[in-house]
Amino acid sequence: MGLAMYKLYWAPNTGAFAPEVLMELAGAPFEKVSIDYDGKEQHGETYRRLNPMGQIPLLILPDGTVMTESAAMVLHLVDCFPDAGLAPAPGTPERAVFDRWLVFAAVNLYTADLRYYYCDRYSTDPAAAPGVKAAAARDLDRQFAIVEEALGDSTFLQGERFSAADLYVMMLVDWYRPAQSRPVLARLRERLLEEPVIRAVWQRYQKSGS
Ligand SMILES: N[C@@H](CCC(=O)N[C@@H](CS)C(=O)NCC(=O)O)C(=O)O
Repeated sequence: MGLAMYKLYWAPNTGAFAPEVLMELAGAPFEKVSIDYDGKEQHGETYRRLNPMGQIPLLILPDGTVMTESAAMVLHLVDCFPDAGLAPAPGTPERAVFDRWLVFAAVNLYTADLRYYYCDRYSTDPAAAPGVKAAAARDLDRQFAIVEEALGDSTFLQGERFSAADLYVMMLVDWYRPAQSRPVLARLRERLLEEPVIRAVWQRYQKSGS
């Protein structure tokens, strides 16, 4: 029997970035399975048996449990590796704030980002796509402004203490270039990219990465 490891299904420029960074930071043993995103392997029968949504990332836990949803993976990993200090302790007010921003990013920013980049999927009328995209851009601007306000002068969302919520937000800032014209968000992105572990994973997620 092989060593008990996490198995992360990934492709460049996808939300697999967040769980991969967290596993690196936590020292969790993991292997990766590359999915041919441009070849639409995520929509193939084999992959859809694992994730019926046909989306990346997908995480298989060491015991074989299958997980989808990047924010759920973040929540699971931070709790499995408490010594890595990737989130405040469960049940504390600090953890409530962490949960708030992680979920805010997952349900607002991430989904608006999908509407922006896959605007043709959000109406049965092909002529509506530009309008869907414009509305997504408007929503992203409003939502990033809220995150910017929350960050204020702090280094991270919860003051000077880094958490996985910062990483998740940074991933979304990284994907949406207009967000980087907001100095506070650009600062968060740059600050996290100064961390060698984060930078190394980030490089693997650029299109030419492997
Ligand atoms: N809610 C999901 C969204 C995942 C998602 O949409 N992933 C994109 C890549 S970032 C994807 O796989 N898209 C493939 C497709 O829809 O064709 C999550 O957070 O894991």
